[in-house]
Amino acid sequence: MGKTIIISNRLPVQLQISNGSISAIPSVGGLATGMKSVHSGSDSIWIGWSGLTDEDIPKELAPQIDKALAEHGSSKVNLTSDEVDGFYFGFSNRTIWPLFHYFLEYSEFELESWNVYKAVNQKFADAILEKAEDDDTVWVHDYQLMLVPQMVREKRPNISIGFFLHIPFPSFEIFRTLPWREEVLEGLLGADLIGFHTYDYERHFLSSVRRLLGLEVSFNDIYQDKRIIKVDSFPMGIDYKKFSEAAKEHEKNTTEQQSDLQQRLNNHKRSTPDAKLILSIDRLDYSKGIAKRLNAFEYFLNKYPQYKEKVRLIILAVPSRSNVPQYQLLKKEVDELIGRINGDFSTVSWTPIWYFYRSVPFENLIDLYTSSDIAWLTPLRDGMNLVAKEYVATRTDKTGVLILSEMAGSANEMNESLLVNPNNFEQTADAIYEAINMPKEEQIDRNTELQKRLERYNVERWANDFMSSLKEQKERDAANVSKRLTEHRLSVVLDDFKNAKKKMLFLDYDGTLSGFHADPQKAGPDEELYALLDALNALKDTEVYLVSGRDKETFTKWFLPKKYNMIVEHGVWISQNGEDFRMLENVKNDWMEKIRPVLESFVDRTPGSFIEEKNYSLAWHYRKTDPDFGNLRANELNTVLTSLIANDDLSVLNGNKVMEIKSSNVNKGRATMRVLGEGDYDFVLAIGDDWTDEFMFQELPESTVTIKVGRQNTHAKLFIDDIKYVRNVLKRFTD
Ligand code: GDG
Repeated sequence: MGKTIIISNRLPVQLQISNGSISAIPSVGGLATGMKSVHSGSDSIWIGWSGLTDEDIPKELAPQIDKALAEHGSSKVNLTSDEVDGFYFGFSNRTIWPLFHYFLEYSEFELESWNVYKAVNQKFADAILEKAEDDDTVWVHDYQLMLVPQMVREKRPNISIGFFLHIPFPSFEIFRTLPWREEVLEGLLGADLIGFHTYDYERHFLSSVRRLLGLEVSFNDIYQDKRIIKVDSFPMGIDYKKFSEAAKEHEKNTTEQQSDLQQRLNNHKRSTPDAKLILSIDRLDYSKGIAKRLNAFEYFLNKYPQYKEKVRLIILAVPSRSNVPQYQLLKKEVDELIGRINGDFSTVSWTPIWYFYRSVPFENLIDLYTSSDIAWLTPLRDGMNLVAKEYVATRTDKTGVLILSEMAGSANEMNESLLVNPNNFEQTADAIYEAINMPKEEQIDRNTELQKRLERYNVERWANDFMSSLKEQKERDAANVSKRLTEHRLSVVLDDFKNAKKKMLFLDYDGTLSGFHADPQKAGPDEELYALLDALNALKDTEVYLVSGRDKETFTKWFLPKKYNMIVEHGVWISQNGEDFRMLENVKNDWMEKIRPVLESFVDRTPGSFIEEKNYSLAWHYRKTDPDFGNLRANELNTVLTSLIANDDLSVLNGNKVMEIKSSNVNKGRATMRVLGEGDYDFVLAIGDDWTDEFMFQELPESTVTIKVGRQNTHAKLFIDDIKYVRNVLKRFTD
């Protein structure tokens, strides 16, 4: 088994240079803890930026730094301060962060910083490539490194790569505004598994992939050329034990052992025993909605004046990205708001807001969590929000109320909290009122459920789930690859072909010999295809049939002069050796009068879709429609048709972006079997790309070489990755 390479913008260790010597101190963040089980022993390495720029590191200390990092299983990517400016403070934090948190107006689209982002992502990818071998597993973290998966894939096509996004993935309508949206998606698609915190982010991502790259998505699998990429949600948990045990230890502290902060909190509680402490903790970031929260607090004090002097709001705002202008403005806004509210509402014995603008040690974090009656966490948009989970984990007696924003990823799993829309002050003020007055038993009931879930799905479980899903994906890929038409397998097939006496080739047309066009009439054969079919038809002891769902008029025009054998309309008509088409199956078309108006109503309501009318079938094409909408309408049409045709001998074929209604006794399997019955063939090959070809794959004799174009589920024995290769493979039969 290979090693694991974890890669994130920052390393899980902090470097400190003092008096010419270096120390590396492990960070205590959630990610570092969660990855412990993944990042342990000598078979794992963590690559990232150390936090010090090239300019910060004295040259003579560089070897010492590498050594200190290596002791923690870490290896650094060197960045200059210009690179940090363009990549981190620039593209990551001025473009992607605001955009992905729906702050469109804050997103800056600067070509310069995009270029630096690309170059730095390449640096990270190179750092992986330097250390990676084919059987290694790479786990890339977060929005700073979205191009890395593809950059690694390019050089190491077989390596297993996972990517996890810690922030939201926005809806298509937002994401589409990014000038480099396709590049970002393609960068991510280098991974085998892409993880998000919630199903909503997952579906937004899939929708962008479908709409912007036009790739086929089935459930949570993306089909891209030779690869299937899995997308899934893994809600990140916390180190539950660490927080609950810290809280238990905290309870045991004697007064002397208590921190200054804890003693101040105790004094407050003693002086006003019935007053409630409300806690708000976030990085000072506009996505966290701190200013809105302050406004809502003012609204609450005005709506419920009886709580003046009875509540105190503790705001801990942790400094963050203070060289980005929006963060500086936000700091000013928050400072001013707090000043104004405290100025307006304070009394001699009461200041409504206690404000800390700093990061506090872990011990103080526990002081705050355990001393607060209410945690009020209402980000405007937040990938997950771990603070909410940590607060609940520290409630050893299970009391305490969590007021949480619906817009935080954690809201999906924390239904027992009071969920609010942070923009709705009325609702928020009422939630604070409800929290203050919530009976103890109810608090305990709610927290009991929350704690059970948080303890079970902790951060270690999250990391392990992601890794096992990545492993499964790799195994699935390997199983799939076992059916790929490799050079070796092709040579076996070609040998059998050459040794056979009487041979038959059944070739589907659209999606197999010819690519898809929005307008099916434009997907006619090119010169290269004619030359290939001529060569195949000239082969000795070999019969070739084009087997298609197309109408006979189109194929008459394209292929009859060439005298190719053809089966069209899924098997209604046959033409052999240049003779006119004759009916292979006796079918009726009087049902069309009933079905056509139904399809027409769908065309009217589904822009871009259209009807193709054949002699014995009707097809509704939706390739040109919006992909999500098209699928939705197709499902709807399927339901309508199923009840409508219940008593007729008709069936609905769901092809590739087309639904076709035709007689039940007509299909490509039945038709090819009839033709096959006319001779004694000892080599049969059938190749096709969609659902309608599955009839051939299922019904033709077991010995048939059945080949599917693409990787979707199939009854075929072999698959070819892409239409591009079909012609090359067929050419080999003519050598
Ligand atoms: C991103 C996404 C997603 C905070 N202040 C102090 C302190 N903290 C710790 C908390 C918590 C962490 O920082 C904050 O985590 P969040 O999840 O709340 O927020 P982001 O930093 O924005 O993280 C977020 C997360 O990634 C994980 O995927 O949940 O949505 O934005 O662990 O305890 N720790 C200490 N002192 C502080 O003053 N010691």
